[in-house]
Amino acid sequence: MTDRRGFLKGAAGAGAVLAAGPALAASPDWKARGQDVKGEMAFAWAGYAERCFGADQIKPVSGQGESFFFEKGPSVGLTIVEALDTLYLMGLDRELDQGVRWICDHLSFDLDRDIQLFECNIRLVGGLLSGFLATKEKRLLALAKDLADRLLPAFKTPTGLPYRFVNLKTGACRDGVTYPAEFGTFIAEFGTLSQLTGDRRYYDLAKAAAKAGFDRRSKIDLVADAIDVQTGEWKSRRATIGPPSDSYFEYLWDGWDLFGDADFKRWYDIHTAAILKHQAERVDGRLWFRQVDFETGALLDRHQSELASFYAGLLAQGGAMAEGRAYLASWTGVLDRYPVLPEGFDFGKGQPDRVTNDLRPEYVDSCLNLWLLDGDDQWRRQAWKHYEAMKRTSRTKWGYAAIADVTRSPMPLSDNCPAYWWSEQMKYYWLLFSGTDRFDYRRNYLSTEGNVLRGLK
Ligand code: DMJ
Repeated sequence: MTDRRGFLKGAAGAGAVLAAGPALAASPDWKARGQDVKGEMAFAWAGYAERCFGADQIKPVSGQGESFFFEKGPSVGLTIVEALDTLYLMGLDRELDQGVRWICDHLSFDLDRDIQLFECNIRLVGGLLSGFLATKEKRLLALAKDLADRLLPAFKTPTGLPYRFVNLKTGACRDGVTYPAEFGTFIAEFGTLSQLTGDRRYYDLAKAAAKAGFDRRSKIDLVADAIDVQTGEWKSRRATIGPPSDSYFEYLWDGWDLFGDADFKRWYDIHTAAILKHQAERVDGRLWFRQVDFETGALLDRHQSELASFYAGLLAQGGAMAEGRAYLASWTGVLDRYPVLPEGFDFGKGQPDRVTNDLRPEYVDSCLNLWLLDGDDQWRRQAWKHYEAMKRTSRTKWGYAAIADVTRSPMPLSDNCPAYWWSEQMKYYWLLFSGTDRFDYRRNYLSTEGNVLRGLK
């Protein structure tokens, strides 16, 4: 996400704007809606704390805990780490204290287990860093550094592209074919760690990995979506803005936004121009982004992952406001047809091609980014609609659950609550509706996992 310079420029601060600006007037309705979100966060936290405190994720239908990173456990308290700054922003201070105490007393990464770098970085390193920034509890920073240090062996490759998995105890690495999101989503967390510790290594490794991908772009300035970390050879021809490439583009912008590093901005601009030229397509007046051959630009398919809806906010942050608005409108069109968004949509056929709903945050992420940039109330209204639909369809005994099929009525639940739910959409709704004074609405940064690395007050 970005430094919200746009419509807030010149204002004394978000509080002043919220009180004075007509488009942003924090009517009692919005505040009440914010309180509703906070109430749901407290409800879900109570379920998690009662049933499986310390587990990576709760299974909200059965009330059991489950591990996320390792097939047969152990858990590393992922839900707690992901929730920290959301709890802080909401003023759920008792719950925050409970979470920080669990981390200080129980969390250790001295485990003989292989961990996936990308997920580990955006969720755990990022969550601990934003938790530290919120609470100033030094143990959180120490754990973030300890964990990042355990990931460093994976970056020792001839290309600078990291392996996908590393053993936390031995440093042994595996899985040498990786993806843009997995090699290019480090700069926010590693750069913040460099700033907080004074050790440049993290920043340099993260930047080198992103550069290694960018330098291998095709003549038409696109990257494919799989690459060998030893040879730097592409292992696919498919260019996409969705997974497994999505947050590579996001972190190019973020390297500029968060650290003012002009290389990242240049890389972002070059890729964005190419994507708009070769992948953008209008169907029935709606803007979508197709998959193409990364060297020729030839059409491959018209699948659109829900995860790609984050790209509306990113386009707007990078200055392509009209395209950002148009792309989010395309997703709003899908949301108008189903109770909640399906995981995938074929925009050629105009039908879902993946019918689950994995409690994804990307649509609301874009609502927040657009709103922070232009203050248009329509983004808050759309986010409220998204929230109400989630509450209506996913709320269950011990929290919120994913959905197995959005095309069926009634929609069957899956016994799963992804840990990003605690870090992402609940925070985005809260920031959109509450006008909290714990957040700097003028100057802030949220990572791809929603971790606030700038702007906590
Ligand atoms: C989150 O873990 C992050 O947003 C990531 O970049 C991709 N998407 C998931 C949630 O859908």
